[in-house]
Amino acid sequence: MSPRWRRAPPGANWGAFGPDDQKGRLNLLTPERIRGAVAEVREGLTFCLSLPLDYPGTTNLGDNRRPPRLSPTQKQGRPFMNLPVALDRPGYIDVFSDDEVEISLQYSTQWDSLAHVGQLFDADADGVAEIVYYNGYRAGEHIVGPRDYRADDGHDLPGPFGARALGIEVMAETCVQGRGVMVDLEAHFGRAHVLVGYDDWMRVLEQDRVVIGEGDILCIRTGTARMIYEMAKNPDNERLRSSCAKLDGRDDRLLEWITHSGVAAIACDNIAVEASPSRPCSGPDCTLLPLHAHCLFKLGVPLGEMWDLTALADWLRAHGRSRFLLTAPPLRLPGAVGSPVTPVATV
Ligand code: UVW
Repeated sequence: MSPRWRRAPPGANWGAFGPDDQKGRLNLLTPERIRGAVAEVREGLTFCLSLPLDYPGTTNLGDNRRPPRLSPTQKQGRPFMNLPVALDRPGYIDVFSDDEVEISLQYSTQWDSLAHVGQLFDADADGVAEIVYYNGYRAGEHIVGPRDYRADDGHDLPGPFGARALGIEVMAETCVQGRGVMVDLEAHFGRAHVLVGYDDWMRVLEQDRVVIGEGDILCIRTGTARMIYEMAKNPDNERLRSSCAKLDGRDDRLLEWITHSGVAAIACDNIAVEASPSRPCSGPDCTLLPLHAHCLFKLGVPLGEMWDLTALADWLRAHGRSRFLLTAPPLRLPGAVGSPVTPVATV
């Protein structure tokens, strides 16, 4: 029980890491587990798991997320790019450049924080559903936006906006370092559009002898990042969403597996980790993205998307390995709900 909620959603672990917890399963990245992760380093080889942040390119995957726009900062009315210091301080030979970026934080390789997906849920048991997030943090009070969609009075609220709890900086402060474990779906399914449920998932783990333990960061290669590169910054949304294996978020047994596996976080090389759109759902409590709801809202498991796992997964497969040291902090940007990330794997 917590001051913020009287009822937790079915299958949620709210309160398991304390009444005010905001880190979710990242609490499982303990010193002992990090020592175990470091012990996976045998070659000293590193892999950059980020796409260039101007990939996938265009706004074809969703017009709310735009590619980064870079520009020089301005100094005393001058563009601060190739700026000779001598213009102001004659005699000096230095030349300075300095820039800024307007960026949709979830455009490319990214983390979703626990503030990314909430739900209409009656957490205070008063008979009326409110918008809540992991561990009962609330819209309006903790996750603050310009509009109160529940009041629907057409009035915008004053800022500042953003996540006052569960924001991406909470994730960054954990450093997000631990043992990564790769599951290579592309090796089993190629580019076939397969919804991977519990049975297929367990078969892949067994055939590849992949063992996933509590506190591991699960990485899933589907082949989508390779396709994104091939599309050369003009991505075909339809083709990306209808190619390659994807987790079937509607498979309750797969969601149960996530619960019991104890994974600290899940990262994938595709757009949404799970199939998006998901299979149709009927009934009173449908979620559009059921794996997002299960991980971000119920369990506190952050999700990584569009990670470039290609070279790492190829190397691991060629060397009969699946484990590595993973270091993947997001930006420590207070209040943001998502973040670009440059994850580093060391084998
Ligand atoms: C949504 O678009 C809601 O989520 P994501 O980018 O995590 O798939």
